[in-house]
Amino acid sequence: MATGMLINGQWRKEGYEKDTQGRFVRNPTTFRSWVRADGSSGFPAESGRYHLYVSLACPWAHRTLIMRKLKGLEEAISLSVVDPYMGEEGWQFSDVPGCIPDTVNHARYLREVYTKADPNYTGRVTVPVLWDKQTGTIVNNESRELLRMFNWEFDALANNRVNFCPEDLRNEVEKTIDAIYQPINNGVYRTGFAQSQQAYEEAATELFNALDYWEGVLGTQRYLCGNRITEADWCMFTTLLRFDVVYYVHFKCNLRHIMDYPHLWNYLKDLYQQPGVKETCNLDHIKQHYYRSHPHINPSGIVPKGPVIDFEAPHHRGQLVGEESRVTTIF
Ligand SMILES: N[C@@H](CCC(=O)N[C@@H](CS)C(=O)NCC(=O)O)C(=O)O
Repeated sequence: MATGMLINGQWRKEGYEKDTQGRFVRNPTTFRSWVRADGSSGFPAESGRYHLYVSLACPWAHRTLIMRKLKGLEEAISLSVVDPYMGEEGWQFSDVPGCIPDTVNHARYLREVYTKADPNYTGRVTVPVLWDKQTGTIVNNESRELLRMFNWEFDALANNRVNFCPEDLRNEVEKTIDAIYQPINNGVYRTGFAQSQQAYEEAATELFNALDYWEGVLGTQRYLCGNRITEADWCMFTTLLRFDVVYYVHFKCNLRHIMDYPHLWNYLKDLYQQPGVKETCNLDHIKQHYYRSHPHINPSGIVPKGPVIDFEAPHHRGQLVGEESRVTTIF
């Protein structure tokens, strides 16, 4: 299986983790410090101090890229974009269109950034990564936490003071991000990386049950937590964007397309069409990454031509604008 991980700072060619039943198991990320607006964590929010490493293919990294863009943090937080192909050496930098080399650490492989932060690092080399130029370390590599930091802690540096986690919705946002994580965001991976029929069935069933549930919710309100776009929507968006393009075929998530769900499909277009979002979406990197980087799933590495999808078609979600926040419980 292509790809690898660092063990005590040494690069090893390893497969993905699985349990004894063939279920895909995602390891927790390990750099979990916080940038704080008041500097209390030792990592104060300062313009020009932090650098974000992403892949345009990765749904987790894509969330952080959207937040950086919509908050207007592009001048405050600099950016590198890795090559979409993740081979035996892991993520690497290149001059493929859409990529941005590592102007901070001048790394060829992303794993060098990890070993610079911790020479004995053991774990996967994942994106997104937030790097602190001042102390020369990784602050955090967990997308959900980076979203919150960009939204809250970097707010004073933001050119756009929009708030994707308002106080009155905070619990609802947390609950929703929790509720969609396992069955949907991680669910597509659990389905695609399952190594037994049973593990596949389990993950695929959970995934489509959850999509059915949110289809119902989105029939009565515009966004996951009511009438305002929150962090939870960006967490959902990056998975839905990739669904019909990649997951349906490559990860065998083929009970239904997102386009078969009228509300989810319109919701996806609604989010795609929010100003600034489409510029963060690179379907070419997305397809190149998945179809070429998992030879155990797609041994030929052939990238399909389709599907043809018009994310800019009308979404008709505006008519739900006046809806009040949802009050029902999740699951
Ligand atoms: N929990 C992490 C997951 C990040 C993640 O798994 N990223 C994938 C790309 S989609 C990655 O870099 N994988 C490389 C690997 O596992 O070797 C987050 O949300 O930030």
